[in-house]
Amino acid sequence: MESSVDRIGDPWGSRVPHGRHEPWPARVDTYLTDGVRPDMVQEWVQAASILHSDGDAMDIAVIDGRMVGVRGREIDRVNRGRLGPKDLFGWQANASSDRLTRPLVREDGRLVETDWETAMHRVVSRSRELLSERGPGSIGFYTTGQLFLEEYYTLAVLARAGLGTNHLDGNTRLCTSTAAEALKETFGCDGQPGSYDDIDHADVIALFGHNLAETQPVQWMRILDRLEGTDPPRLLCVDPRPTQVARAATVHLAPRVGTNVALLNALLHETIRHGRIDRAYIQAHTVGFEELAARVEDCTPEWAADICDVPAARIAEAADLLGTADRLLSTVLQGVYQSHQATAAAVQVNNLHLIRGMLGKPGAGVLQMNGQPTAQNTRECGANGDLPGFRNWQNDAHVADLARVWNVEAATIPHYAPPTHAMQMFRYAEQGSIRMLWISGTNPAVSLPELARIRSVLSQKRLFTVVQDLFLTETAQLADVVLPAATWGEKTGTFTNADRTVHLTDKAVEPPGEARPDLDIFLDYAARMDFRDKDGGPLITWHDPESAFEAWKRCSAGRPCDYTGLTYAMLRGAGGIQWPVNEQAPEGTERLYTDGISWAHPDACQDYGKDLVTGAADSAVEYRSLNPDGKAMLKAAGFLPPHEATSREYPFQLTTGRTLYHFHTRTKTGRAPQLNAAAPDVWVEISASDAARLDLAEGDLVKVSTPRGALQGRLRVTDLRPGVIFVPFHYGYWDTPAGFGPDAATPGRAANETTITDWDPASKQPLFKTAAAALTLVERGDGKPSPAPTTTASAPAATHDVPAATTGGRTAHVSQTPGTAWGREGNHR
Ligand SMILES: Nc1nc2c(c(=O)[nH]1)N[C@H]1C(S)=C(S)[C@@H](COP(=O)(O)OP(=O)(O)OC[C@H]3O[C@@H](n4cnc5c(=O)[nH]c(N)nc54)[C@H](O)[C@@H]3O)O[C@H]1N2
Ligand SMILES: Nc1nc2c(c(=O)[nH]1)N[C@H]1C(S)=C(S)[C@@H](COP(=O)(O)OP(=O)(O)OC[C@H]3O[C@@H](n4cnc5c(=O)[nH]c(N)nc54)[C@H](O)[C@@H]3O)O[C@H]1N2
Ligand SMILES: [Mo]
Repeated sequence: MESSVDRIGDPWGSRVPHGRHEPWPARVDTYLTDGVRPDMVQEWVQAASILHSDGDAMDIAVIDGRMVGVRGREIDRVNRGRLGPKDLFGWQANASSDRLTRPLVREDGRLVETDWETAMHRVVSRSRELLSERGPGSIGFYTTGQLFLEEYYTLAVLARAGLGTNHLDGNTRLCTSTAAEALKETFGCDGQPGSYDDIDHADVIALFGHNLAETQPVQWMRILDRLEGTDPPRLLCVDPRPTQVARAATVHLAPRVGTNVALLNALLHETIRHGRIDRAYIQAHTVGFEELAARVEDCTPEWAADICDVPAARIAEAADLLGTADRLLSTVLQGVYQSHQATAAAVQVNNLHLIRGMLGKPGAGVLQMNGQPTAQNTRECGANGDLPGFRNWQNDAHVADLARVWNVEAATIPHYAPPTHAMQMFRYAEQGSIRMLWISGTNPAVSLPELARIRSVLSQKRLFTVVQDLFLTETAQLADVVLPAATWGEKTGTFTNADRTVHLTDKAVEPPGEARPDLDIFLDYAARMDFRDKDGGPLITWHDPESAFEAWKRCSAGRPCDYTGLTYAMLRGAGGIQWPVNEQAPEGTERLYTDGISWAHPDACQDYGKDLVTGAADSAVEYRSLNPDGKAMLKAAGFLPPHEATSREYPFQLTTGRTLYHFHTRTKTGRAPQLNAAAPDVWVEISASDAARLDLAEGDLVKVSTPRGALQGRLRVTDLRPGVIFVPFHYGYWDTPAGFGPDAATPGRAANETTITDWDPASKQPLFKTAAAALTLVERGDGKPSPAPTTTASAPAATHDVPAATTGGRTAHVSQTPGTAWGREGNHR
């Protein structure tokens, strides 16, 4: 039956009970702007969401060249018609009146409008100057996890083979570099082992530092539907906050922030002690079991209880859940990845699955999650710190193969050192060896740690900064050239979600003004720079999204992320398809490692691995002796305390993260009225016991400070772990009087004013989740509630009065209809 639901007040919508091992029934969510009825829509254009890593498939409704709404695609394997709040309302930002419509250049200190010719001429002439005066190492690119595959591939070719710079990375460094690193450390290669369909089959689902309910709400709907169906799964949640996941969990552990390795080592200890391991699997497919067993031998629940500050009995219960599962699905995200032992902890989750033989079967899988919608493509196309196609920079045969694909000399492709990671690039810019930084699709003046430092790096005179964005962001305001980009809905391309599902997303409407697709901008730059291959032909031979896709297919051939069997035609009108897609797997590949480990052989692997404590890269010789036959590697790690300990001066553990209604620095969700109204300003969360101890109440204006800086926000008292402060990181300055940073009228409100310049040694992912901070009262709230939502992990503590519940009202009503095409036979593609 059709229903209409306020999807701000009820973010996950109504339930369709979902039995174990059955296909997930469809539910089609449609949102059309006020006054528009379905029969008025002139065209539905195929797309998929880019506001998280699931790739929820949707159609964009168009009337007279304008977007007027969206509808979920019920034939798609990922979402079966469902959409989350950001999917439903976020697209409205496209039509925002403050979109950039013309390029800007800095004149006498001010950004002024100009034409493309002038703007590109500045970029090209500065590139040429730097190339001849300082060489390719003076130019860096900092891109994103939000463009399309075709764009990343083009950027990777022009940077690595055109300019020959090693300085190309994505904000994926802040996001999923640990996912990639953990997969490389264990399996020798990136590539998600599991599948979202594992949710349909698992009997235990464990979420480590992952607030799935808010950050991938459609997959949470799938779990909620299973919880109401026959043979529901049991959930384990490891998170210091009372997330919706925690509330639904059979076992919830709320460990001290930054202690994941201790906890995981205790879980491994218990698993081994009880003999809940698959010896045949370990023998056939892994190396390193003895070392792992020895490492965790003393890691009893009692030992971990001290470090993590959770009862030993609870840890034992969690171990029982994991150990008795017959199909275990685990997911890992930022509570693990943005921590000082990120890779070490993420790898222990892989280890748990390997020793239990829980891999490559329906319901038994690991999801080392991505966060951003297209982060997988940043990684596979080599627009991050890897070579394209998961090639190994230390393996000369891989570099030679890439040189063959590009028809350049191998020496042209920098491979003298690992590709530079983003944190290092900002350091180089700070020190002056990088003199031009081209930033596309990311807003580092809000999202990188220690913002005062980032603002000072970006505003240096000697650094030429190019920013390619939709809006005049905090970062764009510091640029020398601003290039107006077209975005999702205004350009065509493909991208790949966290479970390797590739979607095509088509252009529905024209971009505003002179804004251009990122692909066109990169191609324009490459043409103006006149990059050549070794025979004097053009280095870049493609000219539009589909020809770029075809070029990428040639680069991916024979690699794990093989796209050779995929075409735009196969994706158009159909659902998403999981890579690899090739002759052996023409319909795509649901799970990796169904017949053992395939890409860890020394000749094939993407990486020879790193020391998890120091981050030092292993050599080919070391790898070959550790893993001559290319098995999965069980890498053990001892617990180390967080780098920044609490003290008298900074007694709280500070952790930062997300809320359901906003995406990152809010450039899109802050311009979608329903979403913005649900969480309009920053807030600060502490526990009820801390609030009582400090005599603080809901709505009090408080200041959070660390040695790096401070922010102010109104207090929300929740059931989170005592001793912890949580601050959402979404709130920058673009919609405040200051515009780009704090000032007298707007004291700090960005979480990253306070965070530390520090990273995981192996993945180089910054530590947004572990710092020490002080909390002080600025002003009494006098009964005024904080702007935090009540529907999420930020819900008021059980013991506290509930401020007005978060609702969306009439303009947030969404129609939900049962699906038709989704039958019992399963995925229609
Ligand atoms: N609504 C929404 N959805 C999003 C995004 C968004 O901005 N908004 N962004 C997308 C992107 S790019 C990403 S990367 C993902 C991120 O998705 P998530 O990782 O799910 O989101 P976070 O809120 O960053 O962190 C998850 C949880 O980690 C917990 N945590 C903090 N410290 C620790 C710790 O020491 N140990 C453990 N076990 N847990 C800890 C926090 O309490 C928090 O609930 O979300 C994606 N989806
Ligand atoms: N304290 C703290 N900081 C964090 C995190 C945290 O948990 N805590 N999480 C980190 C993580 S996981 C992430 S992913 C980052 C995200 O950090 P950012 O990437 O900086 O955040 P966004 O707001 O998504 O920025 C994307 C920018 O790209 C623009 N854009 C959107 N679409 C397009 C397009 O098609 N073309 C172009 N050219 N531009 C486009 C948007 O307008 C926006 O300015 O933040 C990181 N920072
Ligand atoms: Mo992310």
